[in-house]
Formats: sequence, structure tokens, C-alpha cells
Amino acid sequence: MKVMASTPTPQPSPETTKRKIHRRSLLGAAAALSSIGLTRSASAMIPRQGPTEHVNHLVIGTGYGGSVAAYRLAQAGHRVLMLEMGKRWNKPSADGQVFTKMVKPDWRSMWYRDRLAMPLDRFLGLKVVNPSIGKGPGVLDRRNLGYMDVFLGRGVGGGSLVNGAMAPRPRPSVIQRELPMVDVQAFFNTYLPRAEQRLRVNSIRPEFYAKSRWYQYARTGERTAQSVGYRTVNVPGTYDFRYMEREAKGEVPRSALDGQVILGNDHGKLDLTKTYLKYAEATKRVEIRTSHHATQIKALPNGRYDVTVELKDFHWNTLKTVVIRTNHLYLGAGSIGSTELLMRSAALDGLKRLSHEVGKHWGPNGNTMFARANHIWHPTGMRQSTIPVRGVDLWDTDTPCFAEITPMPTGIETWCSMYLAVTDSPERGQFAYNLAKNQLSLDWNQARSEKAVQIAKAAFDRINRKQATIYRTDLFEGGAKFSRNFSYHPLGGAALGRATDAFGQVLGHPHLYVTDGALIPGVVGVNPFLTITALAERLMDQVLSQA
Ligand code: FAE
Repeated sequence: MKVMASTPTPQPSPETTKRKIHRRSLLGAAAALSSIGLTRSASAMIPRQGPTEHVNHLVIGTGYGGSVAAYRLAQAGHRVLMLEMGKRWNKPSADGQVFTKMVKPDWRSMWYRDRLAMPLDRFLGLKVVNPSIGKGPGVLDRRNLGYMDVFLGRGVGGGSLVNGAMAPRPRPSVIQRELPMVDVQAFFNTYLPRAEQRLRVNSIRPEFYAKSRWYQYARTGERTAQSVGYRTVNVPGTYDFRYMEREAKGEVPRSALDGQVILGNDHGKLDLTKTYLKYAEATKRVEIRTSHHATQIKALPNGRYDVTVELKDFHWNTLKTVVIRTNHLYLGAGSIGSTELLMRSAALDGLKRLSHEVGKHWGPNGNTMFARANHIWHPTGMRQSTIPVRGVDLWDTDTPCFAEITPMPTGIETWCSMYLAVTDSPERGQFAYNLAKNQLSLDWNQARSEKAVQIAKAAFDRINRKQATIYRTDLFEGGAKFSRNFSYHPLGGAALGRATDAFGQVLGHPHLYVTDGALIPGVVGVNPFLTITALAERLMDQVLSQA
């Protein structure tokens, strides 16, 4: 589609004058930065030219927050430009697959890594030998932030490309506690149902679940949890469960039933390219540019924003740097991406009035992963669907957590019940941006992860005691029973009502909005994308009501 409500590069004299001033101030900033020892790569981020184009609405990132923003704007008649650092995953490679299978990873599997880097470090006690894959713009990023690693989706659709598609509703009490400025009634009566409908959330058919060999692992997980009186719940999701039933019958190509999930899913997953982004592009008012990495925001005196964007090649070399001027800027780069962009821009003096709250209230959604070894009479199945559909819900107990019963699709019987727990850990981290190193850092450490582990352990010790079972010690580094150093659910960094106003507008910077997981201060009590989507819907209602 050809762009935009874009004005061409401004030519008339007032604009030229502004550009000169702009350039002069940038040169001044560059001199100042070099005097404080900025590295070459950081100083290279400073835009040296005026804007190459001007758009009314610019969205950075194509995950949940960004997709909602783009769709709602386009639906209301506005033209929107979206920038995505990853690629568009819509063409099969020579093997006929868009995404790789777990057993045959290549550059498509991971974001610029020589080797696969999976959450499980070992299996049956043996160190997992992560195969060499060749660096490329693959779909799953494992981003290191010191002690903590976060897993992220890269490409058009963001996290929806790699996630487990679980879409549970949060608890009203958690929304009230973490996001007190949100009207809980409106959130539950309007925004969550709207998000569910637009994301096409559906549920597995009870009869299929009860009998399917693909969910034996989940039934075993439920049965052992129920043996101590724990409540287990169905978890709706954005995998097309009717398609899954056809996979089981062998009528259609398999995806969830063929081990695909975390490295992308070829069929059946209702990722954002099949929902919000599809609706957005169908309006013909949205253009998505891939391999476009936004690196810096500069607030202009007239209330507009200049965004520096690098166009990348396959090897992440910069082909071109452009500056896009916009009247309205929506950050949907995720908890880490949006926070990083704000903090880097502030460090480079582009956002002078940014609140000191930016970079605070970050958490891994209390994530910890662990597994129990069942008895031989409690098998979990050789064949396992990759899409979890059951959770152990202990939120309102003395061990507050929500643990999804996670598959372990190894193709062999492991008798292993695996869980990813979202715990109510009060620990929060804080980011810092180091200009000299051009690096975002996070003050997380092992001690910060302990509270999550304590909660999950206390809860699942009870099952072990009752069942006379033990935790697996053959999955994580050093024989650890619980993971501590990674998260699938990074949240916070630009918390709603703290770094932003009650609707996501960044304090001190009108018309600059955070639309994504950065808004949620560290924990939401369940898997987060449904809540992120609903919050973005709420934010866009507010934006459009003022337009
Ligand atoms: P996100 O979806 O991460 O989108 C950000 C987008 O911005 C990405 O496409 C980035 O490539 C792009 N981007 C970042 N920085 C830039 C930049 N500077 N310039 C241009 N583009 C940029 O953000 N959640 C659930 O609710 N249920 C699940 O079952 C579930 N399973 C998960 C399993 C895995 C393995 C992982 C990694 C995550 C899982 N999640 C799950 C988490 C969920 O996917 C995540 O919370 C959301 O995707 C976050 O949505 P955002 O809109 O915040």
C-alpha cells in the first residue's frame, strides 16, 4: 500500500529554518555527548538530517499493544505507519515450513544467535546441546539483561508468534491493586470481552480434552493437583481448537500436535496477523515496515516527535538511517523495547521531561518454571499438544500463584508434570541506561527470584507430599528444581498512572503513548496478553474520544 497522510519532506523556508536549528541543536548535543565519552555506536544514533517523512500517527512494534493502536486508529479513519524490527513471517522456506520444527532449528528459530538457546538447560540430567543455527532475524529472542533473560517474539505479530496462546482473564482484585486508575467494572464488562472477541479467544471442547491422548499430561497434572484439593481451571486461548481436532484426525497439517510453539507455529495459531493486524491492514490505511528498528525519539518544541529509524539487512547491518516526524507516537515495542526506547531517548536528551518513574516497577510476572516426577502409573503421554489449556489456580490462597500445566513434547514418555507458575511475588526491578555502553541494564539478581520460587515450592510441595513424588532435578542448570533466571512475561518499565497518565500518555510528553506490557507494573496474576490487549483498547477509546 502506498503511504500515508504523510507530508513530503518540508521545503518552505520556516521549516528549513527549523531544520537548521534542529541540526545545530543536534550538533551541540553530539559535542556534549562526545565530551562525556559516548561510544561511536551511540553517537551514530543521533539523527544528522531532518525528517525524511512526516506522518500523523506512528506506531512502533507490531505486538499486542501496537496492533490494537493501529487497528483502532485505522478503523476511525486515520492513516497509520507501523515499524517492526523483525520480519514478516508469511512465506515458507525451501522445507515448505514458515517456522522451523523443534528438531530442525535454523536461523528462523532465534533472533541473531549462533545456537539455539532454550529455557530448559538440560534433559535427563544431560546438558542440552543446542545445535548451531546460523545467525539471522529469527522469531524467538532470548534477551539477556544481566541475571535475568527474557524471551520475546520478533516479527510482525510480536509475542503472538511464539507464545502458548493462553488467554486467561486476570482477577479483578489484581487489576484493582496494580492498576488502581482503571475502572474495574468497565474493564471486565467492556474491554476484556472486546479483546477476547477481537483476538478470537476460544476454548477446547470438553469431550476432546477428556479423551485426547494429546492432553494426557494436562489430565495427570489436574488429577495430582486435585488430590490435595487444589482448584484447576480451563484456560481459553487463541489457538483454533477446532483446527486442533482436525489435526488429531489427520485431516490437516499438524502444528500444535507436531511440537510447534515457541519457535513459531505454522498452522492453527490465531496470532495477531490473523486478528488485529489483519483487520488493520484490511482498512488499507495501515502500512507495516519490517526490519525497521526505532532507535531514538526526540520531542520537538512544536509537540511533534522525530523518530530515528534504522533499516536493517539480514545480518543486522544498517542500510539506511531515516528520521520520521510524527504528530502522534504510540510505543508498542513491549515492556523491554518501549522502556529502552524511552530511557535511551532521555539519556540522549531527546525526551527532556520524562518522569523518573520510567524504568521502574518492572517484574517477570512472578514467573518460575519447574517439574514434578510422577509415578510410573501416572504417565503424561508420548504425544503432547504444545498448547496448554489447564491451570492450577491458587491465587486466593496462602501460596498465591496461577500455574499453567505446561507440555513437554519430547516424543517419549517422561512421566513429567511441568508447570510455568505466575506467582504473586512483590519483587520489582529497575532499569538503568548506560550511554557509554549503549546498554539497558536491570538490577535483578537471584535473591529477587527467590520469593516466586518460595511461593511455587510451598504450593507444589503439598502435591509431592500427598503423591509421594519429587521435583525433577534434571532440567535446569546446577540441578536446580526451579528456574530463576528467565521470564516469558516481562511487564512494566512505564507503569500506568506512574510513568504515564491514567491512559498511557507519557507524563511530560503529550501525544506520546505507551500501549503495551510496559504499562503493567510487574505482575498481573495470569498470562498477560489478554490484559495487555484490553488495556490498549481502553487507552485507544480515550485517544479517539479526544481526536
Ligand atoms: P510484544 O508482543 O513483545 O511486541 C513488541 C514488538 O515490538 C515485537 O514485535 C518487537 O520485535 C517490536 N520491537 C521491539 N523494539 C522495537 C524497536 N525498537 N523498533 C521496532 N520494533 C520493535 O509486546 N502470554 C500469554 O498471555 N499467554 C501465553 O500463553 C504466553 N506464552 C508465552 C510463551 C513464550 C515462549 C513467550 C516468549 C511469551 C509468552 N507470553 C504469553 C507473553 C506474551 O507473548 C507477551 O506478554 C506479549 O507478547 C507482550 O505484548 P506487547 O504488546 O507488550
